Amino acid sequence: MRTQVAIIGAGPAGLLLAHLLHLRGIESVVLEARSRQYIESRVRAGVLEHQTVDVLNEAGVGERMRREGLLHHGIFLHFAGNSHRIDFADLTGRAVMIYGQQELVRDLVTARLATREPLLFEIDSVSVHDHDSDQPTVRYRAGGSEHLLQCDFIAGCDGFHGVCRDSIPAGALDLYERIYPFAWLGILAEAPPASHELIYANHEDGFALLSMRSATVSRLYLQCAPDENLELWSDERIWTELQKRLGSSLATGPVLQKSVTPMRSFVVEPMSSGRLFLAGDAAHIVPPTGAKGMNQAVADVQILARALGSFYESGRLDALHAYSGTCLRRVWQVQRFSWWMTTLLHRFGTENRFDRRRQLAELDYIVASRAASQALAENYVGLPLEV
Ligand code: FAS
Ligand code: PHB
Repeated sequence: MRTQVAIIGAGPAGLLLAHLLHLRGIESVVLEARSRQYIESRVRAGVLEHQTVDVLNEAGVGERMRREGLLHHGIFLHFAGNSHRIDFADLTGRAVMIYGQQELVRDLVTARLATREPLLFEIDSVSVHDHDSDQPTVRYRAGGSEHLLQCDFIAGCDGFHGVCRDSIPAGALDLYERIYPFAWLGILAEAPPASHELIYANHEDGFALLSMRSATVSRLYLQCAPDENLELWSDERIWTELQKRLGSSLATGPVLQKSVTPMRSFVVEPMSSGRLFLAGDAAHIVPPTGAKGMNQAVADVQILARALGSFYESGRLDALHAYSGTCLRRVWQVQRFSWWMTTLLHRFGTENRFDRRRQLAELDYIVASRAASQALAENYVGLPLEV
């Protein structure tokens, strides 16, 4: 089989890239290891930056998001027993959209199937070859037999645990990483959200987050140990701990899903090698405290689609050569903000009494200073595509 762009991975990055290329008349093949049912039910992100909302609307895949998503004009910071609202509309004139990642993936799969361009599920043994030549290839197994895909370019959108990043010789990459000494215990619950906007809480006993998916489904997170044993967390214990840390009486309900998410910051440089381009979690991971992971994946593929468009229109490679540098400027801003939100709102267990009071003083400063809350707001609603 032959195509112009081979896309490995059908997460938000791979599927949106496929659609943006389709709109530019550029062919692609999307190869996904898991089933359609699995990727459309994987609970992850929930917050879309304003510019993610714009690109989905411009690409014609935003109709259900506009109908079912929740537009939020602020968040609450809760600490020392009080809640303080950060007013995005007043501070930035912008808003964010609450819309589940699996809903977005479902919309993008529907859009892809409507184009009748290839989206192959449940393929395995993907390997990428000759990406330092102008005729890279991808080998994979599907339906029990070997297949070869010839292409001009490969987009590695296969997430943190994919194969594309590892197919670049280690010597050619710089890795930057920070692992955090805690994780998030996340639940999805059939319970009406206790607040109309997200609540980020810094509590003596650790971080907590109240988020949502709809007027009847809440998404909540608790700071826990990286190796937390979920069996020790009954639904009742989870709700009790959430009530305490969020300081609000929560309407409880059946817990539909619970999981533990490790916390790390990770960046690989450069984000390309020859004709292999990494995008999204394949190149960078942020702790979810700043709600940035999926949004940066969307920003990467917008820049990659433009660069590939410039190549197929003019044969020029300069935008593709600039891809990694352009993305990494925004990636490091997003890394800084996500690290800052994480250190601001979590207990590290190594801090002494001075550190604790300094953390609370920083929160006091943010909610008292227009300049400080504006800095938080402009990063949260989303920085420009190119910074
Ligand atoms: P993904 O990991 O989503 O997709 C990669 C795809 O590649 C997967 O479908 C995988 O099956 C496939 N794949 C892997 N290896 C393969 C192989 N060898 N062959 C073929 N296919 C392969 N981000 C936000 O912006 N806002 C949030 O609120 C937020 N909350 C989060 C909460 C949690 C609990 C977690 C875990 C993450 C959260 N994130 C959030 C970050 C998250 O959304 C990621 O950034 C996002 O999924 C990245 O998208 P992709 O880069 O497309 O990678
Ligand atoms: C979510 O709704 O899942 C969510 C919201 C905000 C975050 C992380 C996750 O910072």
